[in-house]
Amino acid sequence: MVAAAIIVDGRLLLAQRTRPPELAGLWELPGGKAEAGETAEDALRRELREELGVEVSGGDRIGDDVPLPDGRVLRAYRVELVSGTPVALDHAELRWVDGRELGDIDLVGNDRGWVPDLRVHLNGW
Ligand code: DCM
Repeated sequence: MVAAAIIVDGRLLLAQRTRPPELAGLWELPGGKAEAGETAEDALRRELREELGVEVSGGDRIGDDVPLPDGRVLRAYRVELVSGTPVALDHAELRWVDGRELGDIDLVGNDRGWVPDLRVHLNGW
C-alpha cells in the first residue's frame, strides 16, 4: 500500500475518507494498493490520477513502514505535483494543512505516526 505526501508552498494535501464506515470522515494521505508488477511510483501515479485527477512524479520515502493487520505494509512517499489541480474524485473533501494544523486533524490511525516526519517537510512546524 502506498500513500502520497503532496506538499505545495509548505502545505500538505489531506483527503477525507468516505469508506469504510469506521474510517469515513477521517483524513489520510491519498494512495492505495500497488498492483502486481507496479513500482511504488507507478502505483502512486495511477492512484493519484484516479483519486485526484493529477499527475505526480518522484517518490522519496517519508516515515516508517506501517504494518497492516492483513500482513500488507503501508509506505508513504513524497511526490511532486506535475500537472493538474487536485479534485476529490474519490474522497469527501480535500484540504491543505500546514505543520501546526496537521496536529489538529483527525487522521486515520495508520497515518498518525508519520506526523513528526511530515512536519519536518512543512517549513519547520
Ligand atoms: N490506508 C491508510 N492510510 C492511507 C491509505 C490507505 O490507512 N493513507 C488504508 C485504509 C484501508 C486500506 O489502506 O484499510 C485500503 O485503502 P483504500 O480503501 O483507500 O484502498
